[in-house]
Amino acid sequence: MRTTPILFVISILSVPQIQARNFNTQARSYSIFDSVLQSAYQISSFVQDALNVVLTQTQTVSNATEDAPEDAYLNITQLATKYGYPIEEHTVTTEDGYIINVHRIPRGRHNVTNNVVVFLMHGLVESSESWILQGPDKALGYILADQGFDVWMGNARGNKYAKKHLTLQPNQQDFWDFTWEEIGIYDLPAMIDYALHVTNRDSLYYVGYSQGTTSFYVMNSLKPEYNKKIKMMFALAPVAFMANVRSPLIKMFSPASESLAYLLLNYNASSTDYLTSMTGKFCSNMSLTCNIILHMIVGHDSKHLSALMPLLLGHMPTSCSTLQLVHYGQLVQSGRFCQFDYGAQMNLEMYGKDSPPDYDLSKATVPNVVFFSEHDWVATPADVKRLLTRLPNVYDSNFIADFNHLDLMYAPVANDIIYSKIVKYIYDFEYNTILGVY
Ligand SMILES: *[C@@H]1O[C@H](CO)[C@@H](O)[C@H](O)[C@H]1NC(C)=O
Ligand SMILES: *[C@@H]1O[C@H](CO)[C@@H](O)[C@H](O)[C@H]1NC(C)=O
Ligand SMILES: *[C@@H]1O[C@H](CO)[C@@H](O)[C@H](O)[C@H]1NC(C)=O
Ligand SMILES: *[C@@H]1O[C@H](CO)[C@@H](O)[C@H](O)[C@H]1NC(C)=O
Ligand SMILES: CC(=O)N[C@H]1CO[C@H](CO)[C@@H](O)[C@@H]1O
Repeated sequence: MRTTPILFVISILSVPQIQARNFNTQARSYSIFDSVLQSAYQISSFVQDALNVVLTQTQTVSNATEDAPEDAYLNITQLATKYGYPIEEHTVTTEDGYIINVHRIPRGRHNVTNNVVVFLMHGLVESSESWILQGPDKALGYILADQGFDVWMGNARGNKYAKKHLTLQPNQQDFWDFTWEEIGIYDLPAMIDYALHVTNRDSLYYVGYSQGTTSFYVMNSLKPEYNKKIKMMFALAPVAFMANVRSPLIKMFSPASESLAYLLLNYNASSTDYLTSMTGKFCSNMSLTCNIILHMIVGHDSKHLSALMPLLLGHMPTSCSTLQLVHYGQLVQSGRFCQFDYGAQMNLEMYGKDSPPDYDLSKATVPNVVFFSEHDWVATPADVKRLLTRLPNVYDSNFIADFNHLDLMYAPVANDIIYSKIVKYIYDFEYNTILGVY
């Protein structure tokens, strides 16, 4: 059992058929042998981290091997319908041709409605489903709908609800030639404009989790005209600066690690479908292993989550582009929040200078309410504090002791600690404008 995560890593390392992102990769002509030597130290420390996680996890998650509940096998429409919520599926096409399904819960169980529109954006390898998995009275999507808010749940290109394109097929490499920057400059604007159009509003509330915050800040800085379409941004575990990331799997994608995974995937677009199907295989009979892997990614304090794990693993990971991981890996190394690093020569062509430009957070003028937590290995407290000093309009920030990265989304107690607060912020902001900045 203890060696399985290592096998998993090796299988990531041996991904076949990856191709170049449309530019010259000559600058990085490593001999694989040299890189193995260079990376020996980092790999061994990665293995150590992994083993530590395995050892600390084996006890606490041992109950997760129980059979997965029915909800693990239901999709978003089936889930919402089962629990008595109306759900609509809408289709949005981005400027660059991706066709994305967006899900809407227009009202909740109590049939009250007001005119507040809330847009929710999931994290890496997740989908719109993430917002309702915990069920009524626990999941943010349902809680907001029961308040009478009009809830829209976006999807990022490449995930299970956004795997179509006007001209490309997911089996073509070009389909996967994007990072979370494209999600920020194409997917979010298309979905937000669509939701505003359908609801006939000028602006909405945005809740982002993890990558759903990264791509939001990209949108704010590269398309600042979208600031005025957002009343308030709720950032759950925001990821922008990453110098202090502790998650071994994310670090593995950092150029600083010089690991084989980075070298093999470097600059090459492909889907993480192999990873998803592999996880599926493992998880059908080995949910303990999956638990361990997830906790290696997100931080190892799992006391809030063990009961929910079989359900979560039925819904994630869904697919993304490997370049999303590589771009995050670059942020870990550089400690900056900046555009994709193509290597000095290509950067000159793309950006007119040899290093990638920073995203200009001073343009992100939307009022931000930030939630971050003590045991988060991805959005670490140190990195979030740095983000807080850069955001020009921090409305409030909330530090949560004892939570890890996933707990903000999935801990049963998140309703008391986070979601009921979001509802209150919206009421204050919406109906008592003296508190607002506009
Ligand atoms: C595992 O399940 C058993 C019985 O259902 C329970 O007594 C025990 O406390 C659980 N352990 C953990 C760590 O949740
Ligand atoms: C969910 O599954 C049902 C039954 O297979 C299908 O009819 C429906 O279109 C699916 N919904 C989504 C959003 O994929
Ligand atoms: C809720 O609203 C719908 C549509 O307006 C209506 O058909 C339904 O009867 C209402 N249900 C309750 C419990 O009021
Ligand atoms: C899981 O294990 C059981 C018994 O060990 C086996 O019958 C079943 O086929 C396995 N399922 C999968 C999906 O491998
Ligand atoms: C770094 C790396 O592995 N680059 C590869 C990307 O894919 C092309 C094939 O299209 C290879 O030639 C590169 O070596």
